[in-house]
Order: sequence, then structure tokens, then C-alpha cells
Amino acid sequence: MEGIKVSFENEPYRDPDFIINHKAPFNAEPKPDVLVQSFITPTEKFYVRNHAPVPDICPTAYTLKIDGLVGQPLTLSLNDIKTKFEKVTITAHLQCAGNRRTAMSEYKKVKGVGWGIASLSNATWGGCRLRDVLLHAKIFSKESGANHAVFWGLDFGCPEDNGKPYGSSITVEKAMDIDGDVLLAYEMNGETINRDHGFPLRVVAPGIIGARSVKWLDKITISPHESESFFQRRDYKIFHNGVDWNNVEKYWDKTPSLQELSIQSAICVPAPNSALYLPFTITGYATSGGGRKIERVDVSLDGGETWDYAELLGEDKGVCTKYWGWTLFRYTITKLPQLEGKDSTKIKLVCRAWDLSSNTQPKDVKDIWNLRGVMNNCWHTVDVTILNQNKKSNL
Ligand SMILES: Nc1nc2c(c(=O)[nH]1)N[C@H]1C(S)=C(S)[C@@H](COP(=O)(O)O)O[C@H]1N2
Ligand SMILES: [Mo]
Repeated sequence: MEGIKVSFENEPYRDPDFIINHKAPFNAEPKPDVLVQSFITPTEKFYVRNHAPVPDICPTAYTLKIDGLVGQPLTLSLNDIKTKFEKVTITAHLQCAGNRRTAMSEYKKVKGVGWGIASLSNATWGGCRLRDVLLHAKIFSKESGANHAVFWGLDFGCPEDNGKPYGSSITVEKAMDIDGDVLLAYEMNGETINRDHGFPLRVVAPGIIGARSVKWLDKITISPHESESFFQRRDYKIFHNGVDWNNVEKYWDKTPSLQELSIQSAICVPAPNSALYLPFTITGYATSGGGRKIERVDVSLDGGETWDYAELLGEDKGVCTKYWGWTLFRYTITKLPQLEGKDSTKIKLVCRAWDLSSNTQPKDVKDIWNLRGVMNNCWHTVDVTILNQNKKSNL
């Protein structure tokens, strides 16, 4: 980042309970047990993933620019966005592609901000449809090359990209899909979106990795090509396990950039290495990409030899292919035969989710290991010790 000066003196107030993975730029996740306390994550607990200082944007001076392959380039004020287009509210989770990166690094070192299991959260988002704005701008047809909606943020100084603002793109197909629910959001959980999450306006591209939901949105360019940003062309790609820092350049262009999320689940309670008495309840989250609903979460108490179904707590949307929220799950253990006559026993809890398309999670991290440590969605395991209540006095 030579020659680029950025200041972190004007950062917003943050929840003191966050687990901070990187201080400046700010990257933080809630504690896992806090994460699964409610279906909608309270705004102050919602994970934050920034690549640069948080811009301080004057809402009355703010404008959104739309250009490129459109018949009518636009400059819209925040008031235009709020009054000219229908307001839509959706429930959607955002998840960083780096979620569970630390665990991938434990197998073999990867590069990137270390994240535990909580770099995802679930919120309601209010705003207008990106589709409506692009129709207003008279977006060209796909035949004319209108393939990608390229977003730029107003956060300058991303060290990875030589100080340029953060940028990313999604396909026009997703942007224009009436069922795709891509929003330009000015509200989060019923309130004005706050600075950390993109005030005054951000993209919410549900079902897609968090990296594409560009915050502090400055400009949208309709282009034949994907965003030229580092975060589209270099980062957020899954390379095969033979790609390392000596040969990665050869693979940058031929490795697709990540869009839809894969299937994911993790146990948030109990914490690893807890000692517990029966009965106790396992709680966690499950998510999938592309609007695919979680149909089932399996829980194992023996490291994945045998399984049972967990109880699911999600949004009641019926059969649906645009399920953007997460699904929480819980499973209560009342009996453990191998505990009888013993003071304690160690068990390995495992979870794995299944979605509408019968996608499920890979067992081993080694099979999906990649240089940047993205999309770690292997089975999540938690080792715990179960103590025998009846032998309490012996301990
Ligand atoms: N302008 C801008 N948009 C951004 C980012 C950023 O650093 N700058 N980070 C991206 C990444 S990698 C993720 S995971 C999500 C995180 O959104 P959140 O901080 O609201 O949780 O925002 C995305 N949008
Ligand atoms: Mo991310």
C-alpha cells in the first residue's frame, strides 16, 4: 500500500462484544452463541467486513450514477431512490466467502483475514429493486452486450487494489431477475442503514457471496465484462489445491469468480471443548446459495458415523426457490448410553445441511482447501465432554 494514506480516525461506534479479526480496516464477527440467539441478527451484532475506512457520506449531497450500456444514463439522489421506485423488503443473510477460513488455515495455511464461524448474519433489508432502476435507465439487451452490473463503492484506499475504491459485479441476468430480489437497500432491520453496513445505499444481492453486495454504492456501470476490480479478478476465487503463490498468476483469468454461495452449516452452541451435563441442546445455522432452501440438517454425536435430524427454525415461505434467509437448527440430547457407569465421556458433534437441490457439505476440509481460504463448508465438528450427573460428587 505504498504511497496511499488512509485514515481510520472517523470510524463508527461498534459493539464492544465483537470478536475483532482485523482492526483497521474493521473486520469483526459476533460470538457464535450470540449469533444464533435470534432469527434476525440485531444490527449491532451483524458481522462487519470492510476493506478500507468507512466513508462519511452526506445523504443530501449523495448521488448514485448509472452508466454504460443503458439508453438513459442516470444520476439519482437518495430521495429519487426512495420516492421514484417501489419499496421492497426482504429477509436475506449475507455471508463472507471467507467464513470459516481460520479452520481451513489450521489444515494448511491460507492467506486472508482469519474468520471463525460467524462471518454471516441474517437481516431484513428495505430498498428498491436494482431491476427497476436499470429499467428506468433503459438497460440494453443482452444481445447488445449488457452482461454485467458493475458496482463501485465510495470507500477509497483498499490496500489490495492500490487504493482504488472497493468494486465487484454480478450478472445482468441476476440483476434483472424479478425473483432475484437484488436490492439497492437504504434500510436494515427497519431502520436507516448504518455506516458500517453501507449508509446511505448498498447493494444486497441475496444468495450470492457477501463480496458482491457493494456498500456505499457510488456507481453502477452496465458492461459486457465483469468488474475489473481486484476483488472480482483476483480474490474470491476457488483455485485447485496445486495453485500456490508461485503459479497463481497463470490461474487468475481461467478461474471463475465466485457468485452463488454454496451450502453451509455450523454448530454455534456448545462451544468446542465444553464440559456439559445432560440434557443439553445443540444450536447452529444452515444456509445455501441461489435461494435454495435448507430442507434438512443432520446432527451426529459420533463424528459422523450415525445421524439424526435436527429441528429447523426458519422463515415460513412454503416451497420456494427464493429463500434468502438462514435456517437455524437445534437438537437436544437427553441420553447417552456410553455415559452409563462412567464419570464422563468425550464425543464429537457434527452437523451437515442439505438443500432443495440435495446439495450437501463435503466431509473434509482437505478436499476443498484453496489458497485464499474461501468457501470452507466442510462438515462442522465440535468436541465436547459429557459429564455424568449421577457421579457429580466423584468429580
Ligand atoms: N464498498 C464496499 N462494499 C463491500 C465491502 C467493502 O469492503 N467495501 N466488503 C464486501 C464483503 S467481502 C462482504 S462479506 C460484505 C459484508 O457486508 P457487511 O459488512 O454489511 O456485513 O460487504 C461487501 N461489500
Ligand atoms: Mo466477504
